[in-house]
Amino acid sequence: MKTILSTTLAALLLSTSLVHAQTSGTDTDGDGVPDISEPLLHTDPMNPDTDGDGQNDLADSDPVNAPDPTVAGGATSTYRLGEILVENNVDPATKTDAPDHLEIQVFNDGAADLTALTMYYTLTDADSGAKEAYVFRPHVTVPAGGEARIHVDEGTAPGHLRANPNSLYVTSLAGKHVTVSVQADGFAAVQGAVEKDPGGAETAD
Ligand SMILES: [Ca+2]
Ligand SMILES: [Ca+2]
Ligand SMILES: [Ca+2]
Ligand SMILES: [Ca+2]
Repeated sequence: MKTILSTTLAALLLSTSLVHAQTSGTDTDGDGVPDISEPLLHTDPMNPDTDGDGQNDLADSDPVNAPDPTVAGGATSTYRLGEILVENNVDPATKTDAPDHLEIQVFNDGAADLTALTMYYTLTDADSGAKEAYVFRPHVTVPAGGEARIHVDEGTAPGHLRANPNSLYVTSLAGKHVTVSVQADGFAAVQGAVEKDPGGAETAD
């Protein structure tokens, strides 16, 4: 009886410690930073290169700050930014409030569809002065004479980019200064900025 009990106990302890090791060492995105450590770095456990600068979160000395890859030079832009929203978003299908997120409207005044966009945006916390900067290459087409919207949220539809769940946008309730730069290959970048009121990322307005 005693042998059976201690065998069972040993098996239980072993399985418990294995589960613990597995949990604490889980690295879902394979960047070398365990899931439980990603929030400490303000990085995304589901994205190996949170700021999109090409260096993975472990190697990146500043994993939520990317240099600006967009440039002012190049041919005069045939596109422009429309609305830049950081709150008061509306679901276009239901016309009801959508959770606060960064949403950028791009108008294409040119004669050719625009693809291969590069988007760079920064967030500066009004209280702490902390800054984050991200690069995305959204797979959207802005049709000639038309418009498209780029969303940084949790959506998976075309035009929706993954938001970092450990970003200042989510973790700080302070106001934010947000800048946006969008560039199509071969053209000058276009820029805009917007202020987000204090209150953090709300689930609905
Ligand atoms: Ca990771
Ligand atoms: Ca990561
Ligand atoms: Ca990076
Ligand atoms: Ca970086």
